Amino acid sequence: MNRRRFLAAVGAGASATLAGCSVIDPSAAADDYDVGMTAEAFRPYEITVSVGDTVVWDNTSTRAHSVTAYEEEIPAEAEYFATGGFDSEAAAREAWDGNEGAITNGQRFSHTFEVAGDYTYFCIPHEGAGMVGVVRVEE
Ligand SMILES: [Cu+2]
Repeated sequence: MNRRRFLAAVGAGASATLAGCSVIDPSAAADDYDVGMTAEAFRPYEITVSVGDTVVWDNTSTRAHSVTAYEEEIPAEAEYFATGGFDSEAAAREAWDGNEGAITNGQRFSHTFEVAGDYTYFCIPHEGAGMVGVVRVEE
């Protein structure tokens, strides 16, 4: 049983236990993402994974966000990543003005990290509010 399946099972069990309670978080049973989003932040801010791992972001907020890598803050040999599939930070920023590259509530984005190092990324509309995150990829 991998970690995500285990967490999903725990979540389902917790929901069943709370069946008589009026507050049931529907996302608890589907808690199989790595990084969530609040109105102006990625949670957790920093995550550590291994080379070859896939990180899944889930827009757990009601606002539209982007997951956009800082081109100068990822390893030089690494593949660029951004919601919308853009191949550069400049392209992602430009497209945002045309309403491209957003993920909305409940939508997910994933990226597989093949090169070790630190990756800093941000959300285009909330960059000014400090909506930034870091993925540390270890060998
Ligand atoms: Cu945002």
